[in-house]
Amino acid sequence: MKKDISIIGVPMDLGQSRRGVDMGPSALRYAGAIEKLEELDIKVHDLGDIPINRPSVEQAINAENNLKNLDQVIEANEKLSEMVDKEIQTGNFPLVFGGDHSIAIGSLAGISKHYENLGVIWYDAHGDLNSEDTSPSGNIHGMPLAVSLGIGHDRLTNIAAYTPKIKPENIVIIGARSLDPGEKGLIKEKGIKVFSMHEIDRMGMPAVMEEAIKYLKEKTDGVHLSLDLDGLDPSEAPGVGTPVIGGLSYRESHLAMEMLAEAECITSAEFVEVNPILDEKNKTATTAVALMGSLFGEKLK
Ligand code: HAR
Ligand code: MN
Ligand code: MN
Ligand code: MN
Repeated sequence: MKKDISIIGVPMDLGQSRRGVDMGPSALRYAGAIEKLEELDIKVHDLGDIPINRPSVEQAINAENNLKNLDQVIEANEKLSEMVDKEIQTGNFPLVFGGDHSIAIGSLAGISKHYENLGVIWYDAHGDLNSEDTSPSGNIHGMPLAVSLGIGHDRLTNIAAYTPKIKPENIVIIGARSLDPGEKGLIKEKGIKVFSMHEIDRMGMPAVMEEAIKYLKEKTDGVHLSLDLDGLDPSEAPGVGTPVIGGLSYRESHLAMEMLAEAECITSAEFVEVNPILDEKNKTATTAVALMGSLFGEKLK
């Protein structure tokens, strides 16, 4: 029996600077996410969207540190962490719809409480391993993986009142092709496993996924999939705020999801950075929904 899925929408665009990604949860629902999962005989509970408070004009003017909208990002992630925590306690599979990638902070905060060794697959063009000291932008969506490792501003690392959420050796980054100097340093220092586009080109996606799954299965008691749609090539997923050319294809991504389904290792997931304002006819959300289908066991025959 498959677990019930609880969908939690996080209409958050404050972790970065391009408006519109707050409509991601609507775009994913409109693209048929719930119908797709129900077709697979999964019971779906759509819990709706978390309310997001926008900064006042005064707060926006007074923002000084290299952490844009810090208060609002913290508030949303605390709420998300509580909701995700509760859904896992109920026995359901949490499926979070972003929103920008800063919401991974709250997802991981709620999920990792339930695991000794949570694994994480970070499917992304970026490492999201910056802190306020290394970030070139001050955008918190470039920081969630570092924050979850306990690196960054105290108020972010202590969301849900514990830190760190994850261990460096339990992370696999797939699809990276835009890493800042501070992120490269951290990857080396912590020995984080990264399959950049270089390795994917050389090894091919089947071997990459096989190795990633084996690496995580040996030492983790659950695996969270954090799928940033900008991991895909912008020709196939144009509706993202920070596109980087030379990304993963639709087919490679499909295969990756199918292999994860086959390995039965994913215990929670989020799909983030879908921005329908920048999209072409909801193509990116539609792609995300197709990937969800594969992840949750859709078969061609
Ligand atoms: N590395 C850059 C920064 O920190 C860009 C980060 C873009 N992040 C996302 N999430 N879209 O992966 O500002
Ligand atoms: Mn990201
Ligand atoms: Mn834990
Ligand atoms: Mn990204």
